[in-house]
Amino acid sequence: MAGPQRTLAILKPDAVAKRATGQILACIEAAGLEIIAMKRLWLDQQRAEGFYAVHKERPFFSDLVKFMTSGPVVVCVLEAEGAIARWRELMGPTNSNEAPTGTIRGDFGSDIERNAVHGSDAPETARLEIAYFFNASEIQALVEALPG
Ligand code: FUP
Repeated sequence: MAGPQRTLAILKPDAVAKRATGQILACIEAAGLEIIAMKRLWLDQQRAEGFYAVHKERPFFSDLVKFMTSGPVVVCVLEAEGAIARWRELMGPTNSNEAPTGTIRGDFGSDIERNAVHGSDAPETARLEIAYFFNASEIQALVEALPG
């Protein structure tokens, strides 16, 4: 066993604006992904540009930053065995128009930009993305919280 893995989830401004926060968090919990840290915040341009810095040369970058700063988001740390792949499978493909029913992007997103959620794509990006939003003291692993 590799042991539990962590990933960053973002509920994007389209999902929060349509009041789908509760439904998406329920999907996450039903899938066995533990929410071990969470906060709601409104990204400013600098913070959104920093988060998506790997895409800064892409043609969609400025529209993506505009969208990500258009309203509040909810950022979460998820923990489980294989959390990165499991969360990406639950999210569905990037383009909501191609995402099947039963995936979060299929059920709650609209298109390739307004696709409801983000998930880290690899262990190293997960580590960097979690640290972008959370201090160690803001994350409590589930095992520490359970009564037994
Ligand atoms: P994903 O890992 O599925 O979130 O997808 P990418 O890392 O390829 O893209 C990051 C974000 O850029 C997507 F969530 C949405 C946005 N994007 C666009 O807006 N237009 C595109 O053509 C591609 C991606």
